[in-house]
Amino acid sequence: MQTHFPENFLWGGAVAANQCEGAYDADGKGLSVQDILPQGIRGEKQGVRTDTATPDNLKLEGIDFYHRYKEDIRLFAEMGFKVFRTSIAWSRIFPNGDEEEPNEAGLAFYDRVFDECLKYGIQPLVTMSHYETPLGLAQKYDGWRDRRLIDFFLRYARTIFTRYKDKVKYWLTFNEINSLLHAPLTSGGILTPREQLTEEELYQAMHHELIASALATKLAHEIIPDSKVGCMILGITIYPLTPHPDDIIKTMLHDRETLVFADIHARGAYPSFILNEFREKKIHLHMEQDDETILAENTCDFISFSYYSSICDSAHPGDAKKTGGNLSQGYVNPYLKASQWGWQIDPKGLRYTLNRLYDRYQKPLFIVENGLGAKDKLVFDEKGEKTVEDDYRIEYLNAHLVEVENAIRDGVEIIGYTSWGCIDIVSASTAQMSKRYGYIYVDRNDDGSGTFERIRKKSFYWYKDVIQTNGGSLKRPEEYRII
Ligand code: BGP
Repeated sequence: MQTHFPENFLWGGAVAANQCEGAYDADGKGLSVQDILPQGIRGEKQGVRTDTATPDNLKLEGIDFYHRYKEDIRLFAEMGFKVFRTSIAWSRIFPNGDEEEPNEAGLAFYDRVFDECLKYGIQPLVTMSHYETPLGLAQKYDGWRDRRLIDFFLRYARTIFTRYKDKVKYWLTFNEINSLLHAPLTSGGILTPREQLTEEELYQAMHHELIASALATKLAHEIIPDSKVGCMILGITIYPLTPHPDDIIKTMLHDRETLVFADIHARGAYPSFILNEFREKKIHLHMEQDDETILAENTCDFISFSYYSSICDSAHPGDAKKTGGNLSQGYVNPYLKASQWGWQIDPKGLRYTLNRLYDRYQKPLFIVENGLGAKDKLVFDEKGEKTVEDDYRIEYLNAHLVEVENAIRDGVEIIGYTSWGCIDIVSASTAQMSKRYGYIYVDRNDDGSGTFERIRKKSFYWYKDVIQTNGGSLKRPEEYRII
């Protein structure tokens, strides 16, 4: 079947260190904020956090990727991955976050991981901070509220860029940088509870991350001249619930809560709408003299984002049913189905989002998270082999990839696609294993039981075909191209 994916399209999958590695204190690693959040982001919102690592936290062992990475990367290679997105756990490299010297054992681990990827011709795509702020920085500085974190982050950046300059060419600075407004501990290492923080304090912390991101981009280009550095935003796709002009305006304003962070990364300046909002709300950001120049001169090379679902918004919701998904809050779209966790499934929304981001920024895009979290059931196939008949996941991914292809036909430049949770891992929002995303099942359960055995699902073979045919094997609806 003819395909519109470019020959060099980077097909792959994504994970995050804190959700898969385990080995939470191995070989000198310090605790990160993830080690005190046993119930993930939902737990943070409910005030559930511990003072130190506790056995009920599935992330302490994750899926033991730290010791099993060779087997896992070999499985990714069997599917034909061109790229593998993972993060470097900052506290493996600087255990408390503010040391002068890095932890060699942590650096050596990621050398082994990247070497294993490159052995199979798989490009590493590395997230520098994926909700993994060293706990020491949270406890001593209250995370990104303190501007000194910029220098600690740049010391970390210089260390990993120098160490991996011949192995890693694609970098993302902060995972879903806009999530700091919703989950300041998970995203910004801020221990002060969200309800005790003013908007000004949240945006000040955001500003520190934005400066750090721009300076890290500068550093990457100096140390790794052929590197590409992307920003990474939580893609919240919002539709007006009705064509009422008030709903259009409400949606436009809600949209800007997400777009403002990509605006600053991609255009190098705070847009006028946020500056006006700051003025009206008497939010005064403290900026150093060179901050505006730093942002203007160090914009990102590409825009990456996560996409799972879409929501509606309305100025007059009436009895519209509330919903959400991946930190978004809105109203149910009556035309869409939802996942078992209530996230509304909207493949065409991905085409819409790709077009909107490309029209707005004219920079290459990279979908670095997309997938279906579901309760999978282990069964035996006709040959008596263990498997999961995850046709529902194949349907979700196929539909989204068809819309990625439609966006390419619309003229959008897309570097690649890394489906989220390419192997079952601990979920971010609920810290569950039972919310499975992978092409590979991992025998581990919410109660911590299991053998960690890896088992190929039906979707493993489906994705292998998709990659081998560069999208040619995707099932396309009759009306291949709407309008
Ligand atoms: C995003 C995170 C990922 C991933 C994803 C899915 O916010 O970047 O870490 O977890 O959410 O969410 P969940 O794991 O809660 O289903």
